[in-house]
Amino acid sequence: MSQTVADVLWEMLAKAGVQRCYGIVGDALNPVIDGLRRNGKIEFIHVRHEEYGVFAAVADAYFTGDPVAVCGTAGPGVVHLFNGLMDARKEGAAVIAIAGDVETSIMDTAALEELNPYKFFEAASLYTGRLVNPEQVRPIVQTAILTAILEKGPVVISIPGDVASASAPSGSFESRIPCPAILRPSDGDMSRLAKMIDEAGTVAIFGGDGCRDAREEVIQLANRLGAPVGYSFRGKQWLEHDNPNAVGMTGLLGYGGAYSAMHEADLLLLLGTDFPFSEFLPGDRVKKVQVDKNPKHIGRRTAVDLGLVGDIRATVTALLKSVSAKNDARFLDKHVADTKSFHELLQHYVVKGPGIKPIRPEFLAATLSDVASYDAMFFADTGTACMWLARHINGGRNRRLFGSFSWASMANAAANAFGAQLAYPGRQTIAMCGDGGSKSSALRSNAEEIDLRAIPNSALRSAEENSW
Ligand SMILES: Cc1ncc(C[n+]2csc(CCOP(=O)(O)OP(=O)(O)O)c2C)c(N)n1
Repeated sequence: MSQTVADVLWEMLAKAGVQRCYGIVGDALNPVIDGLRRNGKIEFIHVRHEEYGVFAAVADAYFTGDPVAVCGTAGPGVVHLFNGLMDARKEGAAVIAIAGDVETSIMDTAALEELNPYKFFEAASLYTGRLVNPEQVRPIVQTAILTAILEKGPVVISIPGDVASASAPSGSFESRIPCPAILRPSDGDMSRLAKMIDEAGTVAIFGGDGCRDAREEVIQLANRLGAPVGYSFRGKQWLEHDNPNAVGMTGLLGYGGAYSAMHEADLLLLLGTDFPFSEFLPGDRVKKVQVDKNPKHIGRRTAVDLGLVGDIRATVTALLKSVSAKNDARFLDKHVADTKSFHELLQHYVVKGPGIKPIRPEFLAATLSDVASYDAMFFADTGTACMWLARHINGGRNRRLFGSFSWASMANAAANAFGAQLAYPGRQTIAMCGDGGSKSSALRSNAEEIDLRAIPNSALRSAEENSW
């Protein structure tokens, strides 16, 4: 039998590094999943709700750096993918959604379960291809793969059953994936940045997820400048541990000296962060420089005096060649001392914890942090669990902290943990789930290996107290 379109789809995805596909099978997807079975290189992870599958895929893709597939049968099954794909977009996870579609002969006739994928996925998907002719298979799948991997986000391939089972065209289906380009600001902007830093009496750094591959460089820069280093929730896992200049987080979840350091510095360096709460960023008194590989982030949350487009690692490495050291440590010492006293304050319910019933979440989280393995992966549901993750879980070189940081969907943590556990079997995986999040979901899966413990407060606490 010649190859079908579905065979080519899975062959190309497997070559691109896809190892798992999460979803529910049936209807239009049957010939697609039959192709996955024939291919044999990609594991099908059956979940009870498609949204659970996508949240699992987001963590899987984010941690491994490999693309991960998800699937939904057609119409309503495909709709269930949406919330998780929005999360993938916001978290920058390469998730490739295979969306079943109605047969081509009944398209645009308001057929049962028909859904226009272009309109429906517009907000979530970086690229949506509708495969209505076998000849499209190579270019559509190739574009989807490259977009997901290089632009780091979700894409959708919509595929009707009759096209999936049709014979594929002949030719090569090799998929070449270039490595991501390295972006560095222009020499002129680099000189301006070095001059601003040299002229500033005091400098503070605030870093985000863009520092993921630049931890050592940012810490070296901070040491050279005597700069306190604050971080966003997403930046905490890269910049907090083993960093003598760490001063905690700002914002609603914040702690430590980050807020005051950022407001009292002469110059603030915003590195790889799109921290969305402008009201926690300093006003015009503080000069601000922002560096980000995504130009859309520059100046979006606060006016900046200089904006540079570049990878944090490449930019900071270049900067280290030209900036001079600052020798006055008073600014750093003050904010590090503030951070230390804040941490002592945070110990209140941890120290009293053993005597308090019901158990305090601060004590629970601090105990988890103490006893968890050196490479544990922690997940927090959107809700008060984020507070405990931010304030009481210590990161480490090999520890990972994750949540629905930028989309802030409820009920993410158990599914995230499920995906991470499949990607790293045997590694300790801890999900801190809200009781609301746990109950709200039809989203449980066959994640029997996860010991689920909800944080019970009989309330949707954070929804009552804040707007997320
Ligand atoms: C899918 C979804 N629904 C609703 C919300 C709004 N929301 C954010 S946190 C929250 C409450 C979560 O309750 P729970 O899981 O019990 O955690 P708690 O904050 O009480 O610890 C709600 C309703 C959301 N972010 N996502």
